Amino acid sequence: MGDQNYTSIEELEKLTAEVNLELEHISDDAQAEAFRIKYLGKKGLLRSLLKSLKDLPEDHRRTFGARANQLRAEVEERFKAAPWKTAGMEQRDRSFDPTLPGLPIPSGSIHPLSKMQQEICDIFVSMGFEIAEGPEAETEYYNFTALNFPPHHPARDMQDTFFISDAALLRTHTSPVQIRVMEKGEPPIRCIMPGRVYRNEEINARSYCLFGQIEGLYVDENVSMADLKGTLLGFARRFFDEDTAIKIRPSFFPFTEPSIEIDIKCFLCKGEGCSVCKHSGWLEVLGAGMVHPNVLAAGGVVGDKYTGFAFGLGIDRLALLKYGIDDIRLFYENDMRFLRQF
Ligand code: FA5
Repeated sequence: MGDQNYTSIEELEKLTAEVNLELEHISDDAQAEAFRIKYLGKKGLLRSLLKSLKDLPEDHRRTFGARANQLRAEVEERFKAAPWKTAGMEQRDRSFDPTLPGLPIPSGSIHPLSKMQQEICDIFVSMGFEIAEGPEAETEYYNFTALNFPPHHPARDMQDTFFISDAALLRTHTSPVQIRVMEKGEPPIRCIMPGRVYRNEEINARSYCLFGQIEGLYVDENVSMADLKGTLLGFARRFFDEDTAIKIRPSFFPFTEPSIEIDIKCFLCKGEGCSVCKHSGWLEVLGAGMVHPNVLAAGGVVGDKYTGFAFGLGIDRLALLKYGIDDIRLFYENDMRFLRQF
């Protein structure tokens, strides 16, 4: 082939077909090198084609030259793509059967308490509440003093505290975020404040030393106990179902006056009595009330113009009820057999 003299376009087209066929049949690096020397090397056929241009008549030279150049560029391009390597891979990969079922990749899931928090927040957000957050390590001022717990008053023992130092502690409830929110904003304020709280108390099926709460605060003109009741009933009906029985009882918190607590009929035992509800048939899920004027003042809301309601609900207790679980400790033990169910 090296000795042949190519002068017509037809001959060039024939050569193109031959070169392409040869390129397709390369199956290893040694054959590729031989191909490169034969066609693309310094003395290769495709280069010598151009050398012979000078011997061609003027008008033919241009078309022949252009086609010869094009052929060389195309072959170089195809050669660079090393099709024999890809072909080899395809051969090796025949052992792979794409129709076999894939290997399962274990995926994580959202912790049931996070899910519960999200679900509760979504309901309040749909009622027009905004979300705010505060620190878990708090000062005594925000956790107690600003919330109208008098100094040395036994009310401070209502929630046994983990102290970090004399003035710093792990917050025992989310109520301190009420003060932080009021300090920052002006009424109307309509916020929910989810987060973790810590209490140094006895651990049992319904109480743990850390748990989640969601605080609610609504401060505006003419906010009344009826608004509080309507909001909480609206929430309970959406969270449980329309038939869920709710009990409102008077209670005491230093930061609300009057104060109430809401119990929900234990749906594990349907009110018959079990270890989860301490055989009372009811589960206490939240505390609430009208914000005490001293608390409004501590948050910078002064004068008679504004009133407000606040509530604090326990996320874990609601999760026990909703998922029908009989021991709060399961949420914190990280037993994969338990968590995988969610
Ligand atoms: C409070 O913490 C008040 N800050 C709530 C409040 C806010 C009242 C605003 C008025 C206005 P209490 O200590 O009752 O209240 O706790 C609220 C809820 O947290 C309880 O109803 C219960 O659902 C949950 N809870 C309390 N202790 C535990 C515990 N040890 N383990 C799990 N959940 C708990």
